[in-house]
Amino acid sequence: MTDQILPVCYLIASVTFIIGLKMLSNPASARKGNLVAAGGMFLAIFATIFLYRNEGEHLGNYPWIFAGLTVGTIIGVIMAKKVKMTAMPQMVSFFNGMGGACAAVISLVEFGHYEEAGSAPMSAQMLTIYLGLIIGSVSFSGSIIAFGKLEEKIKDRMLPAQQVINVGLLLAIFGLAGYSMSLGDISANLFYLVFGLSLLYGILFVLPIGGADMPVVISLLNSFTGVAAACGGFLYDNKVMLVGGILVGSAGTLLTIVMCKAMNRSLTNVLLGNFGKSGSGGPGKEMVGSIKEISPSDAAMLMKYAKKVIIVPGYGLAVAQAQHTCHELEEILEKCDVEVKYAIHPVAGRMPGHMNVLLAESNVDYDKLVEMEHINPEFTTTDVVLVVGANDVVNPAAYNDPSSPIFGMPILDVEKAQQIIVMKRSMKAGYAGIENELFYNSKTSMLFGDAKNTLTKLVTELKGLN
Ligand code: TAP
Repeated sequence: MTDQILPVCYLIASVTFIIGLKMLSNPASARKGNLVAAGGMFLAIFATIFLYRNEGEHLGNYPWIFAGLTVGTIIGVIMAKKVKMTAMPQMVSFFNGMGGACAAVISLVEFGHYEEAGSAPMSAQMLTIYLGLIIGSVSFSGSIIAFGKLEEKIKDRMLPAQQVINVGLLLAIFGLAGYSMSLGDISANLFYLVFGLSLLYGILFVLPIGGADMPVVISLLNSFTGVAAACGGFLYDNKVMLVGGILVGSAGTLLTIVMCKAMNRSLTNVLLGNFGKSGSGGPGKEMVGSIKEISPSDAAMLMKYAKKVIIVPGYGLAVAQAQHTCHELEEILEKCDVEVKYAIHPVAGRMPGHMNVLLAESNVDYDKLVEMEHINPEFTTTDVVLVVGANDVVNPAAYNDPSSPIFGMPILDVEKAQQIIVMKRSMKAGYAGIENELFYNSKTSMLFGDAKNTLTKLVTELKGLN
């Protein structure tokens, strides 16, 4: 009877992963989606621990299993509670590295079993063992380097002829693995050599990539981990591990593609060169004209008498941790009968869903967060756009300057609004390192200062006007 319950548990768990992923695509259901998928994972783990049997034998090793689960849970809970929102990419990278390590360890352990028995596995099994080992090891060492870079402990480093070395290393890894399998016998030396080279490849692959490109790389490494876990599922003939791995692999690949598209960059461009250096042109065209400044009191007045205000949050909002003050401003404006919405660009900030997560943290209504393609037609009917620490995602060079590295990237059409107020600390460029023509537009006024301080001043001014 228990033999039939286990596959049913796996089926339920697989379905919850798919439903959970689907729910993650909307901020309103994302939290629940996470819980649904976590519930499925809980079911899959405990069903395996208590119901799995191999030739009538239970898994056993319970003290080890529960000790591992307890230590992992404690570390995970502490890290998740302590992590700052701006440090989320590091944490994702670290956890992803652990996933990759697990996949590689599965291959090491399984190879060890065959080595002990002195019998070579069938070629399909050996192929799976090698794939899990290579992909898992690359994902592990690459993610740890990505973690170090985001923590600013490791600097971008490019060896002479780095790309040639990387390609050579990759060919050597697959060549040695292929040769070892063709021997039809166990070759521990070759196996551990492939393991070491894969770890080295992960390091050399991530080391030269620009620090700010890390979210794309992490998403790619995440998909590697998924594929490595799927290899484990294949090896153990474990359906839920296979489905979970495939889902992570495909979700990571899709996210990588979406991010690259939203930044108008090819994956090769992200992996091989830094922004600006490798773009289609130079740093963009020379700016003509002058900028004009606005005071917080004039900006407050402009917004109070507007019918509709759209707030465009960007990386600066995250740096200033101004999300709560931003929400306060929104509430005060609404009390003055102003319609307020947020325009969310897919790559605003530095990680996927960065703005959604920040604004959700300050309890902004999900309905007010409007995606780029839906908010763009609304700018023509907007009285005031308030750009809070965003730059590249509102840079018209994406439309009208073919020499710009961001040419072709979809942007928020803020230029179409009646008035534009841009909040930032200086005239410095954003992530792409290029000037922004929007700041010189006759409809634009610059409101200089740290986003949190300036928003606080706006809130105070608005309260004074009521
Ligand atoms: P950015 O273009 O990076 O511009 C952010 C602006 O915020 C800067 O110009 C900066 O100007 C300002 N700022 C920084 N700290 C501030 C503070 N405390 N108060 C007020 N302003 C502050 O940001 P964006 O428009 O959000 O665009 C995101 C960029 O990152 C895109 O190029 C995107 O391709 C890239 N990217 C995104 C992702 C994901 S997944 N989201 C991943 C990798 C790369 P000052 O220094 O003058 O204040």
